[in-house]
Amino acid sequence: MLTVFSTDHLLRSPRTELYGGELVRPHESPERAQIVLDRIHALRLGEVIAPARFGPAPLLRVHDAAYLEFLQQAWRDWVGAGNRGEAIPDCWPARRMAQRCPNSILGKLGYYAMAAETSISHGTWEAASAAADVALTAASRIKDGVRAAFALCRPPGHHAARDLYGGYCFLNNAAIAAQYLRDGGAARVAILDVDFHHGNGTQDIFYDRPDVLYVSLHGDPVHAFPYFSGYADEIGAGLGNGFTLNLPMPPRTEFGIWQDALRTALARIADFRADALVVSLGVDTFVADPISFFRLQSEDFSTYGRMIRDCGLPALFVLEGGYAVGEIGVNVVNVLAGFEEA
Ligand code: B3N
Ligand code: ZN
Repeated sequence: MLTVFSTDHLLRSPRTELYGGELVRPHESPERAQIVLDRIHALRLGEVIAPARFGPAPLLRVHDAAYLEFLQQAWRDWVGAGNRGEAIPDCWPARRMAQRCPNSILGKLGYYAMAAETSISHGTWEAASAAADVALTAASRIKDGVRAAFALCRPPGHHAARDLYGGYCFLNNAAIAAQYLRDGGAARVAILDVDFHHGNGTQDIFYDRPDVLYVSLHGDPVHAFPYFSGYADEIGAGLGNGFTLNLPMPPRTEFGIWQDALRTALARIADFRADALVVSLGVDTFVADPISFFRLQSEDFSTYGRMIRDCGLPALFVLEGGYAVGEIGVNVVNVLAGFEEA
């Protein structure tokens, strides 16, 4: 399988994450991508190429112009305001408050952030835009007729909405790729999100549309981040009614139950008659993941790679989460190799 990878992911290397009331070393770290890349080379999964540059146009198909401007400027504005640490919001437009973007950088952070764990640091925009180029380059190969490609994106994307960042995400790589495939002639694109966390951003971007199906298997938001999105009764709106499918599962879910949910997801995708599949591939469903609560074993990732293969669609895999760094390479490549098995 072709992999697209950019060393520019290294530009995203924050020192802090708000976690358990402390500022800790971030779970979403540069070593994650290197370990996945090492495993791809070790197993000779296929060619690894650098991304092309696509510029702002495909980003603007999914994100607000003012939001992109904010992301580009945020670190400079934060430092320019005299702050010494990394940029973290501390005030949000909560219920019954004005939903308007202030001038102050601290106000802007609150306006555009969905959560506080994700510090903005030097190089964040450059790494995020390179990750979008990685996804777009892989999508362009699918558009040209390749059966499968892997976008080794970092930072991840599925929590980022049209004008929101958080959950370690800034630009929604999977959504940008799906929209690119639509603009390139695919009539219907399905997004299968197998990350442990609900992809609130992807859901939100396509919520009122019947041309992009969003299906997600994830930790029940009653117990898990992002808490305010991903409930089973969120099914889409307007013309998009019925084109969102959420399959939340409880703490300690084992592979048997998870696999049944994947069968349900794949049946819905088959029914949708998609032209292409985008897989938001997070491996934080792994039993030893430090911030999640499912119980998948490494061999289960191979099994579900084969199940995704059997749906018969061209597939673009986009890396999302997974924080058991010792096993992230094995688990990610097990999915991809499972998909490639004859
Ligand atoms: O969910 C958490 C979180 C989990 C466990 C904690 N413990 C055990 C103290 C503390 C916090 N934090 C929110 C950040 C989660 C971001 C998820 C990113 C992701 O992988 N999305 O797919
Ligand atoms: Zn996740």
